[in-house]
Amino acid sequence: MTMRTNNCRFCESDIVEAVNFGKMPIANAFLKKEEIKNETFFELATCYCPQCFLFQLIEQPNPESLFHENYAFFANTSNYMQKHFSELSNKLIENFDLKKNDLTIEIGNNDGGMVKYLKDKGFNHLGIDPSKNVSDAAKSKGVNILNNFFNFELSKKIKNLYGKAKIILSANTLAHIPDINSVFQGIENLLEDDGIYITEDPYQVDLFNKTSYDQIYDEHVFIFSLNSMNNICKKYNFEIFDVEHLETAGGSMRYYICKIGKRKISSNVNKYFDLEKKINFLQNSTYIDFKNKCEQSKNNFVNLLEKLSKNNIIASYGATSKSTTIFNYCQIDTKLIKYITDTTSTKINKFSPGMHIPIYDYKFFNDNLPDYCFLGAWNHSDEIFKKEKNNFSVNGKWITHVPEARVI
Ligand code: DWN
Repeated sequence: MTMRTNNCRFCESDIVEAVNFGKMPIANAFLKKEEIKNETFFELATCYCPQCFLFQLIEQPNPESLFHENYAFFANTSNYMQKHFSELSNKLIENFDLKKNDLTIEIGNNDGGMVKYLKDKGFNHLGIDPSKNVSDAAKSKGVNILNNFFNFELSKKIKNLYGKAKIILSANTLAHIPDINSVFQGIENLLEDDGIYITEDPYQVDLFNKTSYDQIYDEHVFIFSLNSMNNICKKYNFEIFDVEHLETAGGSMRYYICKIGKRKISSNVNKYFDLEKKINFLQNSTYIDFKNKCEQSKNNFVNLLEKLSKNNIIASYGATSKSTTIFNYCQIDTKLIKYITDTTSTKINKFSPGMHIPIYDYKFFNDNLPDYCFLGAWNHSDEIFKKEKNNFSVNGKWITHVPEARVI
């Protein structure tokens, strides 16, 4: 089941279609052989709202088909992301004078998230995630968990059980929830008067500048800009008092949000409004240009792989959601990429969605080093290069598709 819309999911205005990537499987539905015949597809097409700027998907599979008891992605697989969340927990304690009894809620904390680090330091916290297996993993680390979808209804129950929150965080989560109005109603309901909501998600400016179209897949129903986030906040009497550009997820923005008038607005906010004026997210030509760049990226990438695969074995590093978009949009199968390697047990010995490239564990990769390796997890390239310094990098060559297809 999918949900299609002809109107903006936030403000209900008529939308304008942007890039269409065609038929797409569920990005994180890595398949056992016997599951291939029942695989489901939807149309991965994007649009923008000329009223509120929100860049979004036209069609999205039901959230229950994306987030469930067998969710494939465990955030813990990246050391970099662990460091990122540990540092964020310290920042919240230091910069916002967080006290041990203050409640911090993380929406979509996966297998631990930032609240895991607050828990380690003895702080009051609550993690919420709809996928049971990752929630169980967080619970096994001692994190207080509610295994559910966050929305306004759930916020009422949370308020009754735990009271209001001083800080609410969502990292790579807000972009995943189609009923954004219900999320903001829930946050409005749960946040203390002087509380803050922090959200970090892939940033539309990076998506367009890097042509990193692989950030577009079923889970990412929205890709935010400062402009669209600001319009959402205004409706709920919130304002963005600071922003921080991050390298995570291939280029993200962290938005610091409070009730209007509660905090001094940082000059960073205007800096990014100025930057976004130059891009003009309300001009149709911006989206036509992005569409052309996606097509060019696809052609260049396929040409490069076809040339290299004549005499070489090419593998892919990281069975990511992002590479589901790339491989299906570019129609890349085992003729070009022989296998994918990944360290996550929920993905190993399965097949990639749509193009059915086999996924092998790291030992297989180590024992069968390819000639070339595509960085499916290009957002983790620093961590991967460090790990492979004395291994794959000695004999093989890396391939990337961002910002353009090339051998590194
Ligand atoms: O928003 C989302 C982001 C944050 O995470 C979700 N919608 C789903 C997921 O997206 P993704 O699958 O594109 O995420 P990553 O973090 O790029 O996935 C990295 C993959 O690579 C994981 O499966 C783990 C794997 N990996 C590996 O095999 N060896 C990663 C590293 C760093 C490694 O050394």
